[in-house]
Amino acid sequence: MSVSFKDEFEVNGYALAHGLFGADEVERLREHYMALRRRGSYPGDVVGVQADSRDPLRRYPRMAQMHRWDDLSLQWLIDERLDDVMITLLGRSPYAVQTMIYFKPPGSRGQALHQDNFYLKAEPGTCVAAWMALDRVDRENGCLEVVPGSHRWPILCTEKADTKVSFTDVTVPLPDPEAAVPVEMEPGDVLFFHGALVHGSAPNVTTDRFRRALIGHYIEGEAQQVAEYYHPALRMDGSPLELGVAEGGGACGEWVSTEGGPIAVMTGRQTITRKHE
Ligand SMILES: O=C(O)CCC(=O)C(=O)O
Repeated sequence: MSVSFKDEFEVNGYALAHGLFGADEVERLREHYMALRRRGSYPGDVVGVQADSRDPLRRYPRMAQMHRWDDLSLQWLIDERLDDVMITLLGRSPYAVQTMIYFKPPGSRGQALHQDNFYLKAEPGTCVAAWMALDRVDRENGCLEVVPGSHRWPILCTEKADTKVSFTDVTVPLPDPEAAVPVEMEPGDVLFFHGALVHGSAPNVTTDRFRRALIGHYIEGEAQQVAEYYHPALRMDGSPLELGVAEGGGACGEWVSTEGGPIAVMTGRQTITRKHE
C-alpha cells in the first residue's frame, strides 16, 4: 500500500482501494445476500420485508449484523485484505463491530449526510468504515457522496432531513451545501473512511440497476468504548473482546460565522442515542 494512499486518507478522510476483491468473490457475495433477502427476515433487520410494498426499500430493506449468524459475512468482515489496509491507515489492527448490506434497488431513496461516529461513539479515537461496491456505483444509481476534509470537524448536531430523498430523517448542516462529492466505484473497490467524515447518498434514479454495497464498521484499536449496539467487538482474528459501553448524549458542534469563515463550536447537545443509521 503506497504512502500516498495513507496521505489521501489523512488529508481527505477517505481513500479508495481499487479492485481489493475479485469479480468472482463479489458475484458470490451479491448472490448470497440476494438469496438471503429473498428467503426472509433476520435478527439484525431494522425493518421487515414487505414484498408488495411500493417502496423499493421495503421490498429490499438493508440487513445489519449478519456476521453474528452468517459465516460468509464474518469472513468478509475480518478479511486479511481489509485488515492490511487499515493497519496501513491506522497503524494497527482495528476491532470489527458491524456488517451491513444495502440493496438500494432502482427508485430507492438515498441516505442523508451524516457522520458514523455520531452513532458508534467509539472512544478514544474513532470508527472507520470499509464500504465495498457490489455493483458499479455512479451518480445515477446513488453512489456514496463524501465531504473531503470533514473528518477534521467535530461530531455535528443533527437537523431534520428531507425524507422524500432520504430514508433516514436526520442530517448534518454544511457551511457549503455543494461540498459533497460523488465517489464512483467498480465492483470490488473498497472505500475506507473516517468516523467523522460527512457522507451519505442520493436516490437511485435508474429504472434497472441495483446499487448494492457491503459495509464493515470498525473502531480504532486504541478504543476503549463503543455504543451498546456494537458489542461484542471482534479482533481481526474473530475473537471477541470486552470494551466499555459508551452512553448517548454529549456535546456536538454547531456552525458559527467568523471573519475567517464558518467554524464548528461545541455548543449543542446530542439527543439521539439509537444505533447506526
Ligand atoms: O450506502 C449508503 O448509501 C450509505 C451508507 C452509509 O452511510 C454508512 O455506511 O454509514
